[in-house]
Amino acid sequence: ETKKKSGYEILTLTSWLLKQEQAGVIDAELTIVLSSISMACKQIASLVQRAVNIQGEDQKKLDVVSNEVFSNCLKSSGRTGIIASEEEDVPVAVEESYSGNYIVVFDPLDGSSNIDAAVSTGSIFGIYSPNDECLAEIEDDSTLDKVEQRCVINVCQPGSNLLAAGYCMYSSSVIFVLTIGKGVFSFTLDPMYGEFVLTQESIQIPKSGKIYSFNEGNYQLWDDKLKKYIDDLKDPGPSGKPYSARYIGSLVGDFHRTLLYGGIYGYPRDKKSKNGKLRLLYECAPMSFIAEQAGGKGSDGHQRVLDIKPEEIHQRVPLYIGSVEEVEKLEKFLA
Ligand code: AHM
Ligand code: MG
Repeated sequence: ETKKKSGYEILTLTSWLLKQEQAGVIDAELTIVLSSISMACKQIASLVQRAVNIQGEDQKKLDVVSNEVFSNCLKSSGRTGIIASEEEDVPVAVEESYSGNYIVVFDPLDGSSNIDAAVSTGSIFGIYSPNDECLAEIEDDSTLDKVEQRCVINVCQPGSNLLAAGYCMYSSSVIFVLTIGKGVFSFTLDPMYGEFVLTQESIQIPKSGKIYSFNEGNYQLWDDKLKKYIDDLKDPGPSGKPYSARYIGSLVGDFHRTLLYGGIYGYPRDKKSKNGKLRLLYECAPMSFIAEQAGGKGSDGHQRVLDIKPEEIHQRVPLYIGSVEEVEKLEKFLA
């Protein structure tokens, strides 16, 4: 299928999306939603790169601005019915919707505590089709009106319903990673063209990898089984070599490295955070979909993340994600 490309032949995200549409993998509406997301990411990339904290100046926080950029791009696409952001209390019904009515969940700027030190950050998103039958057992919350309740019900779908998911990493280069359920593709922003250009096709996470990525500062708060697992990685006995530790503190950056080099990323539950820190809808489910599409695995330690049906929109779950063999090894320790 992939013809040999000449040195000058580039494939932009836009033309790649059109090809997918022509091949019937995605419809015209989803194509528009995805290209509006890529527009939002370009804008956020430019904002992040210009982020200087000029003394005394009262600036809006970049995560707040990024949320506005993301929401506005999605709304003006006219193809989204409901959008749900990590930054908002409740999902929003889009009145401007023209057709399509896709549901988009997103974290507009994850890892934003890294911004002032110019360390990697990213945007994460997932796309569902509208599904009125997906009735989440939400408590009858009188603070929500009918429209808001309908939105919550539509948004609370298990990750296994995801049609597409991706992230954009703002780092030494800006990288857009996408799956539409047929493998994982990565595009790099070419600053000359101002376009995302296809740089990697059908990415596969290595089956195993000797890198672990956990915030080990929480070690004393973890349960004993997890402590044993981490101890084993560091001291596998005379038979093996210890694992390397890498932790940026930015899910997109840590995940991206895991995708390319293999290994495991984890954000466990602990004595203080009973369900860990990361959000199922905006972080864990989209990343798990990408991991599976790349031949890897996303688990909460006991079950597949994509099988978990959210009971509330900001629900948190423990996340262990990366190389199949590494995630399965961890699951054995936790069993
Ligand atoms: P945020 O949504 O407030 O940015 O938090 C999410 C981030 C992830 O990117 C990262 O993996 C994690 O928090 C790091 O948390 P910690 O500093 O507790 O290790
Ligand atoms: Mg986040």
